[in-house]
Amino acid sequence: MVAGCGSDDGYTQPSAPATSAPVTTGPAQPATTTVSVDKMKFSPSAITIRAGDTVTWKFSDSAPHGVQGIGDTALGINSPILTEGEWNHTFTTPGTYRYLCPLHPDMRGTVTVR
Ligand SMILES: [Cu+2]
Repeated sequence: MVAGCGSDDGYTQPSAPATSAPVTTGPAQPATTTVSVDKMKFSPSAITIRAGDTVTWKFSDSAPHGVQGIGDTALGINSPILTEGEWNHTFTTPGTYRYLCPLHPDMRGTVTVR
């Protein structure tokens, strides 16, 4: 008697993943990371991205907020004051970028670019 593994009757092969999708073997494609600005805080407050990536701040609090870089290295980070909508910044140079909300200096965040 042969020990069976159960009948394969009715078993349907899962459809193979499409092979037409390009396989990326090089450096990662530029990505976008979203930071929500809500309830008086940046969330997540600390993120790590790759050089060339974009960060989108999504404003959805009842209070107005902004994104303002701290220090010389973060000079380019300077959003309008917003209560809704989004603001993007693309980070091209590795480093650590700290920022705050100019209206609520206790609201702070950090972007680490690798
Ligand atoms: Cu604020």
